[in-house]
Order: sequence, then C-alpha cells, then structure tokens
Amino acid sequence: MQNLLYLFTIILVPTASWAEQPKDWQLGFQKAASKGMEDIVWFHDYMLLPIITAITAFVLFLVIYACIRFRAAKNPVASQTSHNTFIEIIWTLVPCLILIIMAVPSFKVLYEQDEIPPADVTIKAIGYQWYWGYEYPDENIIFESYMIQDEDLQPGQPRLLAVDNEIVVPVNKVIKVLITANDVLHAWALPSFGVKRDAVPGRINETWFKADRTGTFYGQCSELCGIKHAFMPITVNVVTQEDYDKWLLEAKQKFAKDELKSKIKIAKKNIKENLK
Ligand SMILES: [Cu+2]
Repeated sequence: MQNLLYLFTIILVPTASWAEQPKDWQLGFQKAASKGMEDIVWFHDYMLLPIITAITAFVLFLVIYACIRFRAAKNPVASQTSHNTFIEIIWTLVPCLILIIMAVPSFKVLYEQDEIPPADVTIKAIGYQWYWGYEYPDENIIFESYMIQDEDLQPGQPRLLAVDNEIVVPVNKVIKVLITANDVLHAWALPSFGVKRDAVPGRINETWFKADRTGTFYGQCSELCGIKHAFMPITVNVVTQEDYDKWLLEAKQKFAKDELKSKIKIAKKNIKENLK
C-alpha cells in the first residue's frame, strides 16, 4: 500500500523535490541541473509523453471497438472487405506527420548538445575496468576515482554511488568533458546534466554541460563493461568559483602529475634493472 501511495506521489508531484541521485520507485527523470537536461525533460514531458499516450489510447479504443463491433456472434457472414484506399493513405500519412512534428524539437535538442561552447574547464574522463580516471589537462591534475565500499560509507554517502575522489567543477561554467577508455567500452553518464557518452578505447568523444546550481550529482557507467560494471559510479561536486579555486590549489598538491611522472620513472628504472 505504501509503495502504491509512493507511486501515486511520484506521478502526481513533479520531480522538483528530488535530489541529484536515483530514488526508490522513481519513474521520471532526475531533476535537471543544466539547460541541456531541461530541454530533454521538456521534449519528453510535452512532446513524447502526450503523443504516445494519445496513440496508445487510440489503438486501445480501436481494438476494443473491433472486438465488440465485429464479433462472430453478431456477424455470422464475414465481411469480404479487403481495401480502402482512403484509410490506407491516412494511416500512412498521419504517422509520417507525427514523426516530422517530433523531429523538429528533437534535432534542436540534439544540435544544442553537439555544439560545444568555448570551455571554461576541460576534464578528461578515462574508463577502466572498473573505475574512472580523471585529468584536468590545463591544471596538471590527474587522479583516479573508486567507488566507496559499503563498509566504508560515511553518513550521507549513497551506496554504489559515492566515490573516494570526486570531480569538482565550478557552477555556471561551461565544462567540456573528453571521454575515452583504456580497456573496453564504458559510458560516462550523468542524468541531471543530460550527459551520456560512450568511452571508446583509442577514440576521444566529447560532450559538455553547464551546471546551474551547486550540489553533489551522481551518475554511473552506462555501457555494460564487465563483472563490476555496476561498481564504477561518477560523482561530480558542483561548487562556487571561489570553492573551485580553493579545491584547485589543494588538488594540485594532492594529485600533481609530476609526482606520477616520477613514480613512472622509478617503475621504468626498476623494469630496466630487472631486465639486465
Ligand atoms: Cu564501465
């Protein structure tokens, strides 16, 4: 009963009161946090949903009408009608028109996503089996982001979604995301920003978003990539520009590339020595 009530609430109450992560019994989208996602939600709520509801209701009506009107008991002699050119033209043209009407806003949304405005911050996301690696190429920052195991979760951290090293980005700035993978296909997806792109080894895909409010946003790998596909979540912390600048200073110390380079050098040296 409680679940049923919840279902009703979800249907009747718009998604406005939801946080930035999936909820039990969720049906709709997560609350949009970018213009791109707002457009997607608009397209779904005001184009796709009304059209599919009308089509479903109309087809259901036709089926029920045909079942009653042309039932065997009332029609001992079957009708021999096989063609009606007028109706055939209608049932070809009307679906075409519906598709054309849908295509206009659909392409608009698609092109808006495709055209990346000049980026304020560029991030590179690299999919690995089974975690994400991140780089801030302009800031000399490179780090890895692992899911937090159940036993290590802190209060407020959602299970299967929280990570140890979160991505931090400034609010109201264009964030360009370069996406690739190092082993198999993954996909970098963040529902609240309306972002989902495949991470393909040997290829760099790109996308962008501009978060319109601060907060912690959760996403997941969205391309079946192996046994731990469900355990490589994505956490993005959207903060004010001041907080972002502060984080940059800390992160440059914590995740400095140079440190990594020196580690690689040591490793290479060890390998060479072992080969001798
Ligand atoms: Cu994956």
